[in-house]
Amino acid sequence: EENKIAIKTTKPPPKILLQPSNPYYDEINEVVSRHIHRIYEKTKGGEDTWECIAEEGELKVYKREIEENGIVLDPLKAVHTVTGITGHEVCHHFWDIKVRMDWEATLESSDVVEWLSEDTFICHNVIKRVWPASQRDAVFWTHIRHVPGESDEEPDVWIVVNYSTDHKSVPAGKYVRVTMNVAMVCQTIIDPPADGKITRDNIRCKISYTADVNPGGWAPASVLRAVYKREYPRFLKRFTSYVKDATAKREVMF
Ligand code: 16C
Repeated sequence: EENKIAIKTTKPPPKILLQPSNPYYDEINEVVSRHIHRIYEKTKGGEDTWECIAEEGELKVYKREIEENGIVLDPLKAVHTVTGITGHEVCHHFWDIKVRMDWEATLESSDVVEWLSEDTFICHNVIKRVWPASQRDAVFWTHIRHVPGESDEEPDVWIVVNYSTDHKSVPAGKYVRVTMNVAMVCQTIIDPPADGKITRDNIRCKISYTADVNPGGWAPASVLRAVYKREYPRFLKRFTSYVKDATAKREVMF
């Protein structure tokens, strides 16, 4: 039949956080802790080998050039501070696949492959093709978590990690498979007003975004670097203003 409709079904999300019995439990905890520790590491003077590729207001995007067998592996990190939104709100919108296509400009599609728990699912992204390279896709678990601050002075942390994995229902082959380790880490800072009534004007979100991406197969380095330089800052601006718009008229989600 010609007009077949693809109906995608996945079991609904279980109403329970990630459990130790889950086969992904150890890996997820390890990867999440590594990202959390990274935000407490203060960079020592002179040793900073990050090159700034974009700066606009509070937004700064850095990279380090690394190539392996001609494949660009440049790690990327960005820091941003945005007023009027919380870390919980930023992470929620980064994690929630129902709104992903509202802010993602580089994807052709994004689908849930399997729910692991209330806070974790595996998904499949098909990335838009960039001429002259082959089209790419990615399969990764995505996990959202709230972590108390390291000390009394440190604000709590909200984090989302997107980390590549394999899944039997989306075998590689149709596209070149990209692998990644991406983290969105947020801390909320509140400057309480004299009257004690906290509004969005008194809230700031400190964001640290890191992306370690392996494009999976050869892609022309100069084109890839040009695409990254354009797309990462664009993503951070577009995504954060999306979250501001989406939350502006809603009650603050702390
Ligand atoms: O973190 C972001 N999004 C998350 C949720 O979807 C998720 C996705 C991460 C994507 C990682 C980048 C994949 C790069 C693939 C390499 C493509 C090779 C092209 C060959 C070029 C010669 O964690 C936000 C991600 C923001 C992405 C910025 C850079 C992506 C470039 C992708 C190229 C598509 C451009 C299409 C232009 C309209």
